[in-house]
Amino acid sequence: MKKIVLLRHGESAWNKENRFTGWTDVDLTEKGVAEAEKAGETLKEYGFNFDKAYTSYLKRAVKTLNCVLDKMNLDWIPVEKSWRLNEKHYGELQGLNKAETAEKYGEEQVLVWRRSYDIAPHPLSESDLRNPRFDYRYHEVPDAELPRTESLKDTIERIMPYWESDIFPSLKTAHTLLVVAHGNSLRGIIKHLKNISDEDIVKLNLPTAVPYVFEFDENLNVANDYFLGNPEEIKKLMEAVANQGKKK
Ligand code: DG2
Repeated sequence: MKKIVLLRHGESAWNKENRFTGWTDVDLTEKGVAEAEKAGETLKEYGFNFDKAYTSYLKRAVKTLNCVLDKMNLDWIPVEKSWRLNEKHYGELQGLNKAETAEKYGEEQVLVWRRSYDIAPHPLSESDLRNPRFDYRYHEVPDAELPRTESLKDTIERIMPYWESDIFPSLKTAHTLLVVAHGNSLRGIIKHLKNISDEDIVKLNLPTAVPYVFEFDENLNVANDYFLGNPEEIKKLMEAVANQGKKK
């Protein structure tokens, strides 16, 4: 069966500090590197062999992918990076501590900003130096397409053109693909693949560096999906991600 494996990057410096990250280009922590290496070892143990890999323009995802491929002796495979796989842009929230934000604005509001389908945080101003228009890596992206904030809906709308034109069609010739990205950009892809409703997607929380496998039938419809790892442990990791938006 053809497969696509989705993988959120390992723990980043701002995951550790519990800060909204979005398009901020923070590095992996030591734990994050170890998590990425473990994901590579697990994928190797299960006999995965990727034809091609995709990742974002953000180093926490790129470095996770490199660690995984290194552990699998697959450093040689083609890798494509796209800004369209970047994390949801968290607007003005980027850099703020999630628990402190819950103290200030309430847990309900933080849940809306983190998990609602179509409500975006306040946008960055045009002059804010964090505005992606000032970042050379996006110089080929038309300004109108560069976000200042995003809801999950906006994130899905910018991922899908790339998913439909590049990633998914390559399954016609490839057997197994790897996509290393972010909590919310992957939630968007999972919503699309599993046809999850706008209401139910609120409950999905992705742990760092746990491979999520999608299997496709001969018509390239999803036949099966499962995480690699101990279900009890994965459940706890998902709860911990959900709790990051609670007061201390
Ligand atoms: C996190 C996700 O993105 O945060 O932007 O803060 O996956 O790149 O670490 P990632 C961020 P939540 O939506 O879970 O708060």
